[in-house]
Amino acid sequence: MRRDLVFLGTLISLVFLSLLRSGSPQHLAEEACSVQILVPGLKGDAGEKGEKGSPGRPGRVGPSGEKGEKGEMGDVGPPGPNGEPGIPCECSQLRKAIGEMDNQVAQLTTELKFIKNALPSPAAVAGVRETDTKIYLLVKEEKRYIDAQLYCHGRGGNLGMPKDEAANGLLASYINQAGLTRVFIGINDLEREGTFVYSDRSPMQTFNKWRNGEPNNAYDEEDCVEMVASGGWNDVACHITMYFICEFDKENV
Ligand code: GN1
Ligand code: CA
Ligand code: CA
Repeated sequence: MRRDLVFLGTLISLVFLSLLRSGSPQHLAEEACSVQILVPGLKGDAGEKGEKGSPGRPGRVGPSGEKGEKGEMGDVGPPGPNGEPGIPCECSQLRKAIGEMDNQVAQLTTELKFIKNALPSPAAVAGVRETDTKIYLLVKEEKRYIDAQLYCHGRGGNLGMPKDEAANGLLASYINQAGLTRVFIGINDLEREGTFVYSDRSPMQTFNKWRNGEPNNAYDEEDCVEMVASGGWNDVACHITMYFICEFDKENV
């Protein structure tokens, strides 16, 4: 308490003194001697230690660290539990079945060779012709276009559709070797006059073998197509009957 009073006295004196100083130097010289200057008292004893402060606020999140290197591979895990019991082996039965199938394949291969090359059937005396992907069959039964197409469809094929020079040449030589002059092939403009499509409905591409002056839709009734011995095409009436050629995709045989 006493220390506070001394301090207050000193403070007032100093303020007074500074007020005097702000006046003229002469005035200061006259009044300075009359001012009583109070000297600070002795420093008191140290107070008791304060209580511990409350914890500070958490700091800001720091930047993420660099990615660590990949660790080494772990050890091999323990073996899994045993599987369900298997079906009893029927190997001997399977072997027997496979053996029988082998025999059947051999027998069928022989029969097919015979049919292809030698069997004189009323439908295909001249055997068949084939490429890598197709089998062609000349059917020596006179039919109208629609029935010829049904015949081929019924056997999983189509009327012959020569779509390139090679196929066209193969069909032409087939006709010649059979001693024929004309056969129906799978091209028509039944749906739209003048627009010829293959019988699988695919459009004609750039390849064609129209004879000179064909197609002419003669008598306004020619919507089906024949191939003549030269390999040329001619549009003819669909209701006339003639032999025809079927084609089959080997994939589907
Ligand atoms: C044949 O009947 P004709 O000879 O006029 C052919 C036509 C051909 C024509 C070419 C049934 O007609 O398709 O365009 O020759 N008709 C038949 O001259 O073969
Ligand atoms: Ca026509
Ligand atoms: Ca014609």
